[in-house]
Amino acid sequence: MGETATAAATRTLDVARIRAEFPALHQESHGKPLVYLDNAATTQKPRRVIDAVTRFYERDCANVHRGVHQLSQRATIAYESARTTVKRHLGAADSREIVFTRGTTEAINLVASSFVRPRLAPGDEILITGMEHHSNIVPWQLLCEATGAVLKIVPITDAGEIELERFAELLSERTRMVGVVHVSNALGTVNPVREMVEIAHDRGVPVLVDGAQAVPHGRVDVGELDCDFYVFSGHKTYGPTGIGALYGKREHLLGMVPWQGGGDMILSVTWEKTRYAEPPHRFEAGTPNIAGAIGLAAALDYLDGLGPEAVAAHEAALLEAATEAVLSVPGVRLIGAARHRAGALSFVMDGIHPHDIGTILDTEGVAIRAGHHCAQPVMQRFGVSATVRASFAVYNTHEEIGRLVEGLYAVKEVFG
Ligand code: 7TS
Repeated sequence: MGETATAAATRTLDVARIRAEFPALHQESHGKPLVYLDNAATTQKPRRVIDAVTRFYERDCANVHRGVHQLSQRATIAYESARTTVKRHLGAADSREIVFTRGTTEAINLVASSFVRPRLAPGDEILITGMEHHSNIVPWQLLCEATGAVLKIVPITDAGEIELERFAELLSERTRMVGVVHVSNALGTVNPVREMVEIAHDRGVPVLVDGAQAVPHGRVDVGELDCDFYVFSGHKTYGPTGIGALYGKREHLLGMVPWQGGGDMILSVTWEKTRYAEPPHRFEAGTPNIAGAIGLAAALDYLDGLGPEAVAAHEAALLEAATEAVLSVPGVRLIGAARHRAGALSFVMDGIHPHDIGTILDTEGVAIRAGHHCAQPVMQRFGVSATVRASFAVYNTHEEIGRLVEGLYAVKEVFG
């Protein structure tokens, strides 16, 4: 048997060894060793992920689900076994509950089109929170425009937490779907999704959880969360771009109509009647991102090998140290001070635009993101146009936090 979660969490990671796995970290930016703190946008990739993708193209490259030849069989086995890896990583019950998508955005659009849209009548409601990424806002707005449904928003507190009581109140007879971000990309808030799922299910309302910023930072178990849908992107969790996954409860997927038509999603096609494949293939029209799925599986295996609990513990220590260090710089104000945060630290500095901060930090070799982080309603809620965001990954170090803070002092020097 494997070690317990507690043992894994207390085991310290060998960060130097981890860093050695990531080729992109060992370069200079503007003549200084790169400090990469833009992991919420995308993470760097370990050698084994790059190798898995290369190996596919060098040795096994063929299309899936159609060839009788050796290469196609190998490609199909690798692709379908990647699905099993995703299933295992998310704690799903059945590989058929995993649909490969381009990423989080596509997965949410899939659920909006195939699950929610056929169930919507004018005046029905979709409930999301005030801290969603645009990808968990705009698909619902499009759906509301097309169907006459109404989008309702759960407000967030000054600390950047969901108002849970308001959430319960806003669930109505007409609510057909809840969408909630597991970990906010703009604030770092970790939401009580287990509790929210329970409240929503008590009213018979299904829940989609956006796990784009949760999967990279610790253990996610969809069985425990009991959510109806869970979505994430490979590229934010050490995997390739252009691949991600949708977890959907089997009973939901079985009842869902296709959202894109084409090859690979059918059982048979005639002029009279086309019969669709069973899920998950029903939702994977066309040649999928085979190399991406294989790379994603390598990334999730890597994360599992490190231990998601150990990764979470390392990053929690970094986030705590970074919060304290950044706040020690005069004029810095945190945006989002939730009790439970992960992954990202958002802040502003008195009188200095975040883009200027980002530009100066870049010349110091420190890569952060400055902007609205595709969460403009969050910016509006806090009365800022943008923030500076430092976001962490398993390979970041306490020395790098020192470099970030030195950079902020360099910013202060420039702006007097
Ligand atoms: N949901 C959350 C919470 C996100 O952080 C992102 C991307 C998405 C959805 C969309 O993911 P995609 O892979 O489909 O694009 N967030 C960010 C970010 O914070 N900076 O760049 C992209």
